[in-house]
Amino acid sequence: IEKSQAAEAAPGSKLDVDAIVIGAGFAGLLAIYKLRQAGLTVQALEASDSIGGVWNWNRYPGARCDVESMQYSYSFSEELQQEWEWSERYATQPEILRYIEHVADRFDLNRHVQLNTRVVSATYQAHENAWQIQTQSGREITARFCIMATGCLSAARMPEFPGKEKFKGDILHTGHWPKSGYDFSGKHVAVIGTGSSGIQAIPMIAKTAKSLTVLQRTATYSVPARNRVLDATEKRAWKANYAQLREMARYAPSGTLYEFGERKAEETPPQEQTAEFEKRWAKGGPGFLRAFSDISSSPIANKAAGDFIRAKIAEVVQDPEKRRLLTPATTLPVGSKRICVDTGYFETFNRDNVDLIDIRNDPIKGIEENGLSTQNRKFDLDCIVFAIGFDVIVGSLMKIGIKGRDGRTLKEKWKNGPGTYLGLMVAGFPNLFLVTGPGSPSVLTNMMVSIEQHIEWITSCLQTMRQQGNNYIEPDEAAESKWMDDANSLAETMPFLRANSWYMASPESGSSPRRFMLYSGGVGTYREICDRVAEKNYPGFNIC
Ligand code: N01
Repeated sequence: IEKSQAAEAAPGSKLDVDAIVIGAGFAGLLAIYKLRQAGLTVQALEASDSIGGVWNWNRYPGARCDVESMQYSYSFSEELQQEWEWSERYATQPEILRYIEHVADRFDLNRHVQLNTRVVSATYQAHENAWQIQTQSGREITARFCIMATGCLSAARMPEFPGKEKFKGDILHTGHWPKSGYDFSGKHVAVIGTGSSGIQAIPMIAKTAKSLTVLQRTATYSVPARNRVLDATEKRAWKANYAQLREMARYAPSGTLYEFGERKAEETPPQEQTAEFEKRWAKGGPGFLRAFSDISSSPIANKAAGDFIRAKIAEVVQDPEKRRLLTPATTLPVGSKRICVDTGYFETFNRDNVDLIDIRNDPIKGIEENGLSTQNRKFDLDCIVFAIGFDVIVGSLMKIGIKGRDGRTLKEKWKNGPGTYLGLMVAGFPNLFLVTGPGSPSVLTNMMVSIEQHIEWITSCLQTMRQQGNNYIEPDEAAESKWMDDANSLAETMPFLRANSWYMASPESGSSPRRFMLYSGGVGTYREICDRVAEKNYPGFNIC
């Protein structure tokens, strides 16, 4: 690290900096800002050649956030939230990236970021009570504290299909898109995967590709975005009440403000149910799932929401076979996987150049020189787009060799599924903080709200430690086990456990038994728990 770029550690310290932050996306940049404000010296290391995290990597056509732009932004600076102008209800990836770059410039954060620096290992040195970070180029940096701002959906899962190397066309991954973009004009294209990324990319690719073959494993619930330009009055109304609205969002279940339906679907006559769903469908966005208060808790209410979406798909998709394949099974609860938000997704399957293949029943056999084969069919292709998702939540942590106290790696510790206390720290890994990690509300929520809550908690914890003359913090094994057991029990009342999704650590991902990885009690409740722990001087942690 150039001395000019790295902030040096406090005088008298043998460490390079007080805190190392790994990753320079939304979380990493906020960590720099807050920790610096708290008087710590800080250095962020970023693998890419630019800042922005997922919003730097996910440049596929149609990439947008499914949280409304007025809510998907930092709240830490009143000036920032007043001066920034979002142009659309749901911001595009380029606009979000421009916002991130603006924030980094405005608050002078770039000088603390070392780009093109992939961290390969982080080792706790007991004799120094410090973390030694090693980068791919062989540099070593030591810091008292290590903040893992590595993202939950940032380790793009690479396809395991055989023959990939023989393919003469182009292979792309939505989560690792080329900066130069990609021209689909006149090309025969396949997209594998129909989650949020696939659902956004498919309508855009279909517009220019000669042909588009969508390979679907599971039909997905999706609601229309009804994206639009934000008008000045609407923005003014938000800005006039930002402080109050942000505070409400901090305590809202998913950190996003919606019109929360107070009635139960179970207690609402069918005609009124339909009218409410229609109203929300016309409005667009994930607020559809907030139509009634019991959609996540009652299988009957959940099925009513699912049936409504199934009926909408039936109205749109003309071809009976495509319609059948695109209709989510009644056994799949709505919300057990993150609901998708689309612009013209189902309509796209009415185009003549778009085909849909059911790879659940006709699985992909492999990739060849000129295309791809399923068990029953062969497709000549110029380009294959993988929209198959990420090694979620723990994936980017697992890519780094993290070795804690007693020389135990995080991979060994988490071989039966991830465990954390409060989603923030791991027993055996002192002074190492996770941001939106397993055991926290994380990807169940508006990530901006969860990121701010975590960074604020971590900063305040480090300030308290400094005031008390402490330099060591580690959670107890018992507190950690109880936290994860409680989080899993909490999820039993939700639809999550009734579906196979990436929310679960499963035997396939090395966890036995199958466990829910997140805290599903809502960001408000979670915030209160974390704040209470801080107020009581950190029970469940060993601080000295
Ligand atoms: O990934 P996914 P994603 N062979 O894992 C299929 C956020 N995000 O990148 O359902 C064939 O959800 C898989 O099938 P199945 C958001 O939190 C947000 O789309 O497992 N198919 C599924 O269809 C989101 O939830 C935004 O049966 C395979 C798809 O690929 C998260 O990122 C935009 C397969 C993967 O879906 C992840 O979304 C984009 C295989 N081997 C992303 N493996 C917005 O804000 C997987 N699939 C809008």
